[in-house]
Amino acid sequence: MSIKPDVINEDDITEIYQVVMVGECGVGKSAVTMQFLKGFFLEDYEPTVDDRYQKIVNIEGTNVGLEIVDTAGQEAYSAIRDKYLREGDGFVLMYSVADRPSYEKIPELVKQIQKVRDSDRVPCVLVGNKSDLDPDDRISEEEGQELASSFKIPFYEVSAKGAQNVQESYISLIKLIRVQAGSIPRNNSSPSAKASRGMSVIRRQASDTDLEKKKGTAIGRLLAKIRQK
Ligand SMILES: Nc1nc2c(ncn2[C@@H]2O[C@H](COP(=O)(O)OP(=O)(O)OP(=O)(O)O)[C@@H](O)[C@H]2O)c(=O)[nH]1
Ligand SMILES: [Mg+2]
Repeated sequence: MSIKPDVINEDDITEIYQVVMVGECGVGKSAVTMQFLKGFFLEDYEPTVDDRYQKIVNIEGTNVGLEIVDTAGQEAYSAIRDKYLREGDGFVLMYSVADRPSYEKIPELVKQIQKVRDSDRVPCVLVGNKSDLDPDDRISEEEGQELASSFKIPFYEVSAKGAQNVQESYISLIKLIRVQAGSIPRNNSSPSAKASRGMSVIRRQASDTDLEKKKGTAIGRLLAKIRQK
């Protein structure tokens, strides 16, 4: 991909989270990511290999560093996919409203996340992209909402093309991640999680377990720096 990622200036941020885009090939993960990061629509389809982007967003008065991992749809069920699922703080689960099989794959994806994380409380948002399209077999908004409700997660119909609900879906996910990070340690039994109870969100985010998982990645290095502050 030709677009250069933004670089996070670690002095500006107090929290960092990694958001992972998942869903079948061609549903629009890269297009939605680009619309969010750069405000333009990616018209051409170029299958993703593994792209990572950084951005600072201000949420509820806090500067939050985001790393967005744009995965390849064709990586489904591979060991590589498992690695993303272990690392992510939150997930955008995407289907295309114009592609029923992509909608029908979502429950498997949720199961896979829950299995890899051994938890059913991983922050996720369900996103039905390409809401500007209206083919005969379009997934209705009600079907999307019903699926999201069955997993008790937020739902948005979005359009990368029309820039509809793109910001809203990321913001709702980040808010979920922040709530979860502040209230329930990811791993109740680990000594670092126990020690971090009652401390700030960022300390918990940068637990030994998290650092180990993110070792070698740009976000891992930033987490380590913030932890030293
Ligand atoms: N009409 C319409 N087309 C879209 C929208 N979002 C993406 N597309 C198109 O759908 C095609 C696939 O989009 P990508 O973002 O590359 O899909 P992807 O999910 O990243 O695909 P992989 O990287 O292969 O997993 C591209 O031609 C996009 O322009 C949308 O909101 N509306
Ligand atoms: Mg892509």
